[in-house]
Amino acid sequence: MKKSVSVIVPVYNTEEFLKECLRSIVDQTYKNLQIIVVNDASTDQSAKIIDQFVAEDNRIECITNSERMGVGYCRNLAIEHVKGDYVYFVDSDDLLHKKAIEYLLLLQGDESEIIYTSHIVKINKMDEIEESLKEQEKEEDLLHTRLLPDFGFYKRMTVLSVLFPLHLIQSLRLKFDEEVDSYSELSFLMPIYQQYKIVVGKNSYYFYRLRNDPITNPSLSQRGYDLLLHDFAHIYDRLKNRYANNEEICKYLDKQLIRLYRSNFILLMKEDKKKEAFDKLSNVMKLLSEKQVKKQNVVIRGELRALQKGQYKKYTRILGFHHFGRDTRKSLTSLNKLYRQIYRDVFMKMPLNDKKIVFASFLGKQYADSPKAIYEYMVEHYPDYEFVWVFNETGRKLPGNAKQVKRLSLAYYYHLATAKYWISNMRQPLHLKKREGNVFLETWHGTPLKRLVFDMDEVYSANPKYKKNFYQQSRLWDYLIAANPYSSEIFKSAFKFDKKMLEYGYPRNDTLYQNNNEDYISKIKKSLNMPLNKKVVLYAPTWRDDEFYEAGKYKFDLKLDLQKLREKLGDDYVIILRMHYFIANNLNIDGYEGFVFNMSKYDDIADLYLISDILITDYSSVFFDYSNLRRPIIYYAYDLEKYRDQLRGFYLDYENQMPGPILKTTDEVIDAIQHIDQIEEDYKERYDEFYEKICCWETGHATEKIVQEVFKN
Ligand code: C2G
Repeated sequence: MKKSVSVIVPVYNTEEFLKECLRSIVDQTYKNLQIIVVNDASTDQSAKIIDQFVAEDNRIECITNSERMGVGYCRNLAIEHVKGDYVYFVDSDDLLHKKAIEYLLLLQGDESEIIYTSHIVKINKMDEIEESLKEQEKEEDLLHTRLLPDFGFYKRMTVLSVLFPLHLIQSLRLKFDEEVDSYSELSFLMPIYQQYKIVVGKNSYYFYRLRNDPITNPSLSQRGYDLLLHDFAHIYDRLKNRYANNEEICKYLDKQLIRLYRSNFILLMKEDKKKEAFDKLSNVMKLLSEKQVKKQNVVIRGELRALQKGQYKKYTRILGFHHFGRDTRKSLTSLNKLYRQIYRDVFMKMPLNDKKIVFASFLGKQYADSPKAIYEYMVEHYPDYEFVWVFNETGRKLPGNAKQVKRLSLAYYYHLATAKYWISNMRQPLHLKKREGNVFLETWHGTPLKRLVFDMDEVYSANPKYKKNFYQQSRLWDYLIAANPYSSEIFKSAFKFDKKMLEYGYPRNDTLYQNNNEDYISKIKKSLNMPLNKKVVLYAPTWRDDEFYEAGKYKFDLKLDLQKLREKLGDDYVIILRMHYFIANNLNIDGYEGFVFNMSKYDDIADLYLISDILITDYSSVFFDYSNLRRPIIYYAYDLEKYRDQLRGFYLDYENQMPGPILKTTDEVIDAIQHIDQIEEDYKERYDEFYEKICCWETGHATEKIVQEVFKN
């Protein structure tokens, strides 16, 4: 008779992942399964998803809690319903390879063995699963490797990717602790510690998801360190008492405590409530055995002893020394790390200059956007301030007498640490800290069409830390500019921004009202050597998340046929190509001189808006700003389906709300330009509506109002 396996899945609010998880269980090649799902009073759509699976597959049964009881309770409850020979736990945001259970069973020897795979693959992108499997298939012969005894089994403190014989669970009454959310596995595992034969398979078929939104919906392991410490302290205390006479288990628990202290809990001392953290740590360390303390190096030993004795001052002194030593070791490995240490330890202790402002646009790449508008206004009206601009290449010609510093140089850190005001249009580096008195004006750099941060679903293409980092960085912003009511709403949800929203329009758009005149336009055209007798078409597309050379260096493949454009439009028009600031490749326009002008390196796109008669774009926020001019806009969206549906997702209904035609080929673009008057007429109503929604706050005086509000004292 083939062994049967009971798979236990506790579920709490994992609607984004649950389908993939359950699908991977029902699709197991090993069919003799009982699947017990415990819905721990989820408040999202999880129940619906579970019901669909229950209706489809009679091996699934669902138990629903009327109130949230925690993962330990759910697993214990499910065990009472187990009918299989083995129990296998899966978390509802994870995934199994289709042969996960079949392979584990191939390793089975006698019936009392616990079987597990020695590592679990952590994933955040779906394609990583494929890659990982390909790698493993190369090592097919390892599949059947039985390693004895329990190499690494307990160190990882998890019951995932393990087959537990049911009779073992029953005879030893293995139970998860129900009072904590994290580490409840330890009480389940301790009774078998070093008592049972454990078989290890080398390959891994369990995929553990690294969730990318630890802010809105954290996994248990992503909860704050204070909660993790709380739970560990509870379990540690309980188990140390229960196994007081078992030297091996006590040693194991002590080792876990020290390991977690060094990797996680120590970081609590970097947060706000240091004394509180110290007290908690001090309490838990009192049970630590002297033997384990003695084994640590001199610094850690000092810390542990100070904790045990409740000596707060002494502890912080040793910790300071510990961090200093570690930072210095790190500093020696790169110049930037050294600068950062000087920033933290020296510059951050210097006095704050109430009259100093640091400006940055597009990560130091341009002198442009709202920071530029604010700067130029302040040069004129607030001459008693000291101005600093951050650039990647310094030595630019600027109005006023701003100091220019190279981004991430020692001078950059000095000015950031000592300036009261920061004005930037993008996120600041994660390692910058705010000081008491600092004021951060975040201007942002566009009205959003593409979904942003917390409004993005699980982003497989982005860094798994994207949401967490964004959250941390945006906590430092005191003011955020929203150019229109539409952006203001979005920024509240997408950035979880709850401080002061400045609702006066974009400083960067003031020029579109103040300089929209023949004199200014011909002055710019002349300075760019552009003909005055031809109309100008500006092509300004955005970047593609999936087309890059390396992180931050994106490539753009020009899909407009320049040859055709010149043939049909060359007599009356010239074309400006303007790439997004992330695009690293140079467009080749050899042979098109006099017709095509590559202005990708030109600082401020607002001048290009002013001198152009028509804008062609795709999904870039440029069209929101351009609509202030009420001039025609054409959408060349050759990859619309992929961009909208796979890469980003939009806030607006692209097909029905854009104030211009959506086109897929160069021929269509040419035709639209040739009939631009007709297009303006056709889209007039939609354009008016759009203008009302997007430009309603713009008066040409946003800068002035914003500066007055931020610098009112
Ligand atoms: N930009 C530019 N040239 C382009 C594209 C963009 O100068 N070819 C500038 C514009 O000022 C634009 C800003 O960069 O408004 C942002 O560009 P987007 O293409 O909209 O893309 P992204 O940088 O991803 O920002 O809320 C806005 C979003 O964050 C989008």
